Amino acid sequence: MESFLRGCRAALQACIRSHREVHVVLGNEACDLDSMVSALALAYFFAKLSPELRVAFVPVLNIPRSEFPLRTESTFLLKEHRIPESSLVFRDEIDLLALHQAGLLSLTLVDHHVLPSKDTALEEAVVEVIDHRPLERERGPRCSVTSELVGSCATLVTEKILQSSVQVLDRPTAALLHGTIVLDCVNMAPEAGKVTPKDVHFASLLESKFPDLPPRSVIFEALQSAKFDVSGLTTDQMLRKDLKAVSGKEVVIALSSVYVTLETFLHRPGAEHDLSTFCQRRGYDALVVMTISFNKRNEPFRQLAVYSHHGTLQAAVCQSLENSSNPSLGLSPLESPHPAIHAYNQGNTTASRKKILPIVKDFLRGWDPRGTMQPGRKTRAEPVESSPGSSDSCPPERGAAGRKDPPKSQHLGDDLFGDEDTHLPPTPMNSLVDECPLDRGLPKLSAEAVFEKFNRIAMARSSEDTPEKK
Ligand SMILES: [Mn+2]
Repeated sequence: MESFLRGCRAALQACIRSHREVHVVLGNEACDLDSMVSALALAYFFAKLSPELRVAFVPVLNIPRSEFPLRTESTFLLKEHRIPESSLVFRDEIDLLALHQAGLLSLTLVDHHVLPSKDTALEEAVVEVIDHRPLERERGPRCSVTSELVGSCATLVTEKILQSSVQVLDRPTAALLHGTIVLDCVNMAPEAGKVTPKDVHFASLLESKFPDLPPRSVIFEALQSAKFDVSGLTTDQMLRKDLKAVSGKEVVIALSSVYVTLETFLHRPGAEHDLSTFCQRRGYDALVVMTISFNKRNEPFRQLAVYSHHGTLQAAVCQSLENSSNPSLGLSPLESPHPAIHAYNQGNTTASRKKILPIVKDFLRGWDPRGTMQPGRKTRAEPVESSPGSSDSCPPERGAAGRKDPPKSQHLGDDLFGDEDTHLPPTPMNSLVDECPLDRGLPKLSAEAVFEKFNRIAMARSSEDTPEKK
């Protein structure tokens, strides 16, 4: 795998120079672990199947390279298997349209099957689709389609590779596929509602072929904590990882979920300057930082910070959050190391961003830049942005199983249970991309929601199972 990836770029250049076919394997725009690994493994498999150098098989990660550090579970798994990031090809490093216009492009889509609108020109180049969501689009006879509702697209890629008469699977590839299946299927826990018998079958098959693969629970916990490990990120990257912005008539307010305590966050060197730069660069008039962390008893702990360089706007945002009664956030002021940042402990730990977003939207509807509030005025406040691969494109969980009988004693957020946004889909809609036609009306689970769900499962398990821990 590693030498294949190292050779990709050169093979691509050689093909372009000599006007030969380039076969790109492209994951979705969320570029989650499933999309990345499915693209890498499938391109590697294709290359092994056709050893002659006529065609270059190139896995392409469907984000700009600069976004990749935010995919902390992906960077972690690559590092584990000593695959250098420099050997990967990102979307901003290859001109697919130019290749297509030159008649050189064949495209295989993995972990999605409908190109976003800005890529519709590439449709004619699609020769194969492997996806694990219900098919929304008919393909012509020229296109080979594999579509099966399993927990992870990596399961379908594993199946394809293992069913081939040519045995090409090496250990790094097997480990990437195995880790991805285990993560997507929430450690193969049926109560999470993602795993299917096929996922279990192929995870087991990989384990029997490579007996030294780490145990599922070990790789799951490692990947899960890597996903929320923001310690290696810059403040800017932390804020971008799980970001949503809403715009009113005059102002734009960003809400960012951050997975450390507010104290840790605000004491990062240059925090205030970084917040200011973040807002200025991205055109945000105010920023609400929502932190979620867990205490020693595994209970969620939420805090809020409000930043704006417009003092009146900041005060007004604070006031609307403090005064909110639907729901009440239970805010108590917290001493902030920066005068320009207002900080709070949030007593209401169930009020996730899904609950706070409407408060901010309501505020925007009534906000008049001249300083007078006109509540209820009908200007539209709409989401204008969300970070790819995090909030909106995180894997939504599967329907009934995820919703069934949440433990009532645990006062976690309700992102997954009973919120209007969580009419959970009947199928494993993993790694939704923004422009997927299925996106409309389907739940959009934030990384925060997945985090909370994971903790809920972990807590339910630890209360059922033997309590001792390693
Ligand atoms: Mn997927």
